[in-house]
Amino acid sequence: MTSPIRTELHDDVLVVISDNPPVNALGQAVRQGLKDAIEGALADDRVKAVVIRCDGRTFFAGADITEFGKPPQGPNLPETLDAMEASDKPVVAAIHGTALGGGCEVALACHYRVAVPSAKIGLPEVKLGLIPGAAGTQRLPRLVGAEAALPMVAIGNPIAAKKAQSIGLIDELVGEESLEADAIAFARSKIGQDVPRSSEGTANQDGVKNPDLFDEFRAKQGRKMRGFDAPNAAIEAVKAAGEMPYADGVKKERELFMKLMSGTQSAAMRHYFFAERAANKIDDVPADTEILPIKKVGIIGAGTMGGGIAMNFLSAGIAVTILEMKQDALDRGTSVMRKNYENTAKRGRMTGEQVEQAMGLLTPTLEYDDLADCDLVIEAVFENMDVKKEVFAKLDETVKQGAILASNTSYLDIDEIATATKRPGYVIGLHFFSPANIMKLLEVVRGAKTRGDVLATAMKLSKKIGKVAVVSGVCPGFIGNRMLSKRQEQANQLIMEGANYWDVDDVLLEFGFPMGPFQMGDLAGIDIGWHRDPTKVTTIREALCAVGRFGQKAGKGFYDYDEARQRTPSDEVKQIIADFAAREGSEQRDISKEEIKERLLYPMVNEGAKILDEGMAQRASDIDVVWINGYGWPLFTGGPMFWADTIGLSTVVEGLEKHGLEVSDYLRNKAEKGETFN
Ligand code: T1G
Repeated sequence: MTSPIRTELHDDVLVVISDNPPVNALGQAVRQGLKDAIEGALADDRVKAVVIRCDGRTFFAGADITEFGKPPQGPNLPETLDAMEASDKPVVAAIHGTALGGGCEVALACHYRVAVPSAKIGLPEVKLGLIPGAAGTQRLPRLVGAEAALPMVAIGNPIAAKKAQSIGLIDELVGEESLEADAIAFARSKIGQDVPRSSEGTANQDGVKNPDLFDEFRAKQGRKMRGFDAPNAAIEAVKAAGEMPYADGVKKERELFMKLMSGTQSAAMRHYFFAERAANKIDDVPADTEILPIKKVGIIGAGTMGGGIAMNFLSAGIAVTILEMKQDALDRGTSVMRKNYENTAKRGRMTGEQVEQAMGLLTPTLEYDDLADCDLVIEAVFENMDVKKEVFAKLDETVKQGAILASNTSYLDIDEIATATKRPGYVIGLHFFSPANIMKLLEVVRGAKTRGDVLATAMKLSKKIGKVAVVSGVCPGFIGNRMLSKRQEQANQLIMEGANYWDVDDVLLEFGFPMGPFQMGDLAGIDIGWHRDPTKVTTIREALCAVGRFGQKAGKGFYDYDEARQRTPSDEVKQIIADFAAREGSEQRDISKEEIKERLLYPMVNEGAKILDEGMAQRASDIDVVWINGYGWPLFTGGPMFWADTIGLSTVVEGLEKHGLEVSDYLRNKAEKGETFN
């Protein structure tokens, strides 16, 4: 088999080139080729300097993640990197695209790094529940200092080449079109000079002089790091770089790395890495299906959802025409969008110019005819089937043939909506999540007649507007809300049976969710949809509304809130629930947190199994992607279906049976066969 590594000798400079599409992952063959090329270069007297570069769209984007969890194959990367760094012949990394993880570590072991301005460089291993494993946590701080290294290793976001140059990680920015030539010239200019070695750097003395640096960083990033093991290990490794000699620091890194690699969190986060990429593929729609051009988008409704949805397209440079029935509603909607953009600019995430650019692409209108030449129209009006069908019939008359007609409904039947048109093949559900300009998840609801090119176009477009799209079939609540309703059902049942509502919330918080159902209720408002008649009490929520407990906005809901919006459980609410339960004849008992956890999460898994069985989701990992991106399911457990695989499907079945809850045939069969969802 041809090695993905080749070399080219340019007079006295040897260029080592990797050609391993799609992202030059450092798989076994690449490592072997690199080792052979470096050994060859060091032994060849004609070679005075070495340049390492990659063909294709990027420099090495890290270790080959598909090799993780399998028996390791030599050569191991650190040995090759040590031999390279030990050389007296200057070795230069020539970077384009994204030098990530092991790719960044290859660059760190080189004596010099040059990059094109569009390049990015980083150590995103923590996003896979790991830390760098080829001395990145020891070389980087010694080169750029502990303060600059900490966010790169513990948060994992790559940085731009210009920023990398400013912290000393990149030595020179070179021409976008002349990377190899400039790198060869740079390498030649270093021949005969002592080579700098990152492992001998002393920039990390900043962490030694100011050891509080690490705790301050931990405190500042606490919320983001909550529940994740890898970020703390990353901080420990960078700290070790200041406290230990290089070789001991590398040993420490290896210990921390191996512990994480064998843990459940990294397995879960690696599962998610591939799950997110798989979600974008539609099994029965060929990858080369024609993508329809989307240059102009129409939005019906300028309310919270309509405005948020419009911003996604405006921010991606796509023109939007937004329609409302009344001028004041239109003015209100567009001014909220401008305010949201201006707030983003105030936080430094956009420039004033970008705000004007985005708003400049927006055309408000009261006329349906202004939507006639749209390529896609998304309806975000009141959730009522008759209203939806009226809108779609109007769109069908007005908008050009070949345009996609989409509904943002969160549970209504897309096939039913499509019957209001003569083009059901062009009807699709695009279910955004509030706030639509922030939330990453997009449920793409495939109708029975939705065409392959319409689906493929929706998936491609979702990437362009920065969404993570998942295909769902037509069923009540699609994937996410359908499973959520099972959890909500149990949450309400549990407090009727005596569970403390704050225990229910705490169980989900301790599991890693950002908040529990009753906190969520208080945030959204207990009185949403309330009939405003305090004498009519048929649910616990109505009982709370009857006494003015409308939620955070009222300073009290399920919880009492102080000025800082800190929540405190309320004895009054505990009593209201007990009285309501007694009135409904529901006996109350003490309920353990373990029972609460099982009854909240297992029915969701069971509903996920039914969704798979009915073909409403293409694959189990799609369900994981929905819950992680749309409902705050903790990433470090991999999502509901992967988590169920981790604890064992038979455990879920036993738990459901223990609590007298439904077990679907699909789940039971898989459990009996010892199978997993993923
Ligand atoms: N290993 C294996 N496959 C990979 C891969 C990798 N590192 N990176 C990408 N792919 C596949 C991906 O699954 C997809 O496949 C295709 O390439 C295109 O990717 C020792 C331990 C580079 C920014 O975490 O962030 O090094 O779906 O769709 O949007 O310390 O991929 O087409 O079949 O994402 O242009 C650290 C992971 C590894 C970087 C490109 N590295 N990759 O994004 O394309 S751990 C990372 C990315 C490590 C060392 C440690 C992105 C990208 P398919 P894509 P993209």
